[in-house]
Amino acid sequence: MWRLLVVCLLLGTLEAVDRQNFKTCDQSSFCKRHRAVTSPTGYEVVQDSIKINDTGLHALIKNKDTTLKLTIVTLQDSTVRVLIDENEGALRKRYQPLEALVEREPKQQKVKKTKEEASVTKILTTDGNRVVLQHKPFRVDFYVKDKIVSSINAKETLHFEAFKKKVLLTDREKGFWEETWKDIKDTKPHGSSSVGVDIAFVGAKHVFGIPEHAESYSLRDTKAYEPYRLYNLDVFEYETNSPMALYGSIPYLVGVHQKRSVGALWLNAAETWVDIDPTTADKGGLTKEVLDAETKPRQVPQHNARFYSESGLIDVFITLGPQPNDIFRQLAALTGVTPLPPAFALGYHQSRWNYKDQKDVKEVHEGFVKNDIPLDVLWLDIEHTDKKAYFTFDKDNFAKPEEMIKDLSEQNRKLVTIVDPHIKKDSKYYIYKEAKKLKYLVKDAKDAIYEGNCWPGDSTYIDFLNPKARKWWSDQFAFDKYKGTSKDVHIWNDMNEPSVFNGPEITMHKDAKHHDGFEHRDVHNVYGFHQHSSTFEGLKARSNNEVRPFVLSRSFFTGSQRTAAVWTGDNKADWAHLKQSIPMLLSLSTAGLPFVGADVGGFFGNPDEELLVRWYQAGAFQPFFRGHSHQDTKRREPWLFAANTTDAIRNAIKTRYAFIPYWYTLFYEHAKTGKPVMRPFWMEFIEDEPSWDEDRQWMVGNGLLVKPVLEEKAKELSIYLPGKRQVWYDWETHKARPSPGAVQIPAELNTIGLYHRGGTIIPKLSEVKLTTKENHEQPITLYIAVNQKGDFANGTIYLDDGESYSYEKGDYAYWGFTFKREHDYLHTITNKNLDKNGKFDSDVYIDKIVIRGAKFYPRNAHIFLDDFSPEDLDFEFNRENFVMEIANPGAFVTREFRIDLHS
Ligand code: NBV
Repeated sequence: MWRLLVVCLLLGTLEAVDRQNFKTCDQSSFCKRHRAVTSPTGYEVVQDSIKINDTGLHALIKNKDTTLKLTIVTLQDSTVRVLIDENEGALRKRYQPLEALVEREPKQQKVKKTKEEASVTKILTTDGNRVVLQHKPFRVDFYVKDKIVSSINAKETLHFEAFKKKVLLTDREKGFWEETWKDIKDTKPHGSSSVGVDIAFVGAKHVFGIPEHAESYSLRDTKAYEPYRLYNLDVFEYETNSPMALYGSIPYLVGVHQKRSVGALWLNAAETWVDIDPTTADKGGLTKEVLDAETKPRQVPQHNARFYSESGLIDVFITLGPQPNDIFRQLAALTGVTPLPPAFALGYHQSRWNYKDQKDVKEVHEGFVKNDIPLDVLWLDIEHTDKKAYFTFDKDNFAKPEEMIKDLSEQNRKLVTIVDPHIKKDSKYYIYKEAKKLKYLVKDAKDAIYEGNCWPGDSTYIDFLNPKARKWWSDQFAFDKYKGTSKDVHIWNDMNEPSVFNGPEITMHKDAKHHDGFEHRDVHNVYGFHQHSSTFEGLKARSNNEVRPFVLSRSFFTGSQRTAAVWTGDNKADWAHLKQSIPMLLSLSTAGLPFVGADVGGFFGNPDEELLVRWYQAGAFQPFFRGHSHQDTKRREPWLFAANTTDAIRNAIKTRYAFIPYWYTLFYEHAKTGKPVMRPFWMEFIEDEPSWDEDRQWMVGNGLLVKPVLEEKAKELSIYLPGKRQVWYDWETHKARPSPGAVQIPAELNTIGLYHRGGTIIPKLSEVKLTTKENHEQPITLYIAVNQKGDFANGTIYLDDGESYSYEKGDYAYWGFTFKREHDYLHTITNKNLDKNGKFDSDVYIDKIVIRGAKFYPRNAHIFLDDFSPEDLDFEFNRENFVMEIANPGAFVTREFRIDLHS
């Protein structure tokens, strides 16, 4: 019966999300209790309890019912950690998802000075920030250069449910000791242990982050609405513009301000809800502290966020910026970066649920060759397995996986197979047998093996919270275990929220038990993180740490970026979902997860040809670029449409490939700086406030602005050019435009709004071949966009072998290009090795240079490859649009040159 229901539900008979399957805040007892806290909860610092140490302080705080332990620690690089836990003698240990951090103990920093006064204790940090603990009422304020930027508990909503003995029967109705949802009971044997507090972002015009929601990029006021929910869930046909929980959770919020942006990481893996309250400083309760000389407090914008988590600790990291680059670096220091991906992963991925058999796979990837469309990876969904037993191949349809994979490898392509975390309960299935024997399976509330229903029918679930189980899981990817696979097979972890068809809200029961005595409620949001992290470790280990793995995960948490790319799950083939993908990807990028994409074309339903083309055009400029669709949809390989549709798709994919040298460089730079590759405008144009919440356009790196056509039957595309006193160049026509400003261009079938930012240089392939491997040594065209003053532009390029870890030993090249006006009659283009540790000597050369905005009249151009013998160069100059093109300069990317342009 259950199975039938599940199948009906999943096979697409419904048109939209069934909200009834998922809780509202009101239906979640702890959320309701926290939201109901409207008057001060009365916490104050216990007199004489403050103990100051080298890096911060400890104190006790209490209200009439509860005493808590407060720790404030200053960390390196303008970061402060505030921890609130139960006092000694707590009945149970609370879970902390410390594996999400790069280091379980982030590096502390000695405080510069502390000052204890009667009503406040002040800490002056080495970085020049100030943390002020106010004693009564309890509050922690954060100052950057004497301006208050954030505050914890300014609204006095701190509410902390300490573990207690099961005596208070009156609490029963409130769901404190048990809770039932759609006939499924959560037995809550330990009662409720929820925590919550408010965090103010003073001066912040917008707050961004806390993915994953299908929402606008700038988070909205939730007062009269539902709070944003962070609870990893398998939501079928999700709605757009909704605060409902989706597949992953990153409890990180950033408040953006011209001069003082601030981030807050709420390190808690339990179900969490976040209320957002945009206000102004006078109403925000911090009037006195807002000492802004130029502005009256009432005009100072403020956002209050309230976080409520079902269990765990209050463990908040405040990153004090103050500039966007600082924020990204500080978050990266805590939760890490995406290591350089293998180059193929930046190419185009073709997926479908399902490619039927080996013949199908062959026809599809050969179809790409026949139709002259680049492709790097072919994907196999669940049907490729032997009856949903992962790590196996179906004996009939995929009888010879080695052959299939070899065939792909020979054409420089890869295969990705799906490996979900639910394990078929079948005593003949080796994975199940071993996991059971080793006791690596999650248990239920009664200590029996937890069973749920998923694709294979009766299923069990690996306990990824157990480090030994994780190691064992990693080992399963060894070539002699995962039979038939090779180094060209990479992995997709789906359904890892985890999805349990007959569980509450289609996930695991909260009273299920994990390693070390923790309940599922404590660890829920970090479950998928552990699956994809151990998958990644397994792929690395199977090649003796030689080949860079690629792992795609549906579920994620903060820190997931270190081992996975993610996509936005089961979207729909409609215009609303195409639009929605942009703020979703920007929000993930803002929260530190850069390798992100959405199913191109939409997962459910059949896109018409126009929508499909527009989706390819958007996807071509998003970090992870994969076409994927539901098994009930019509086949969508790009050549199955009218010729002009196929041409437009080919065009979009080829354009993607041409920009791969730039993407690859951006990923390298991300790993150094934490900056995302797909960027929101505020990150590049903090001076242009109206552009901060833009969610139809984005930047790829600092040089390329993208605005795809997102409207059906659009005749025109209007593009906003952000920044102040900048110049932008239309990528195709080179036409220059000042900013801030807007332009309208005709929206033809092949139109993608692309603008090149003055002052930047972008390397692009002059011609593309059909895989990243074949493009690896292809010549480059250097696009130079001269800045507004006409005197400067620069850019970078990163090169290595594209697949191994030898770049960690110096086999890489990181070079810069500079265009400069030396004086009235001379402009130069030079390159320079930016990192002398990089020893990679590549044969990649520049076969063309395009200078946009060349406001001089070149008489001659020559190149110096050494100091003595300049060679003349051929060039063309277009006086109408100020474009200079130099053909075949004979320059290598990684060998020094100087080009002189005389006017
Ligand atoms: O494995 C089948 C699908 C997959 O194609 C999709 O990308 C995932 O998000 N999977 C979900 C399970 C079922 C979806 C209805």
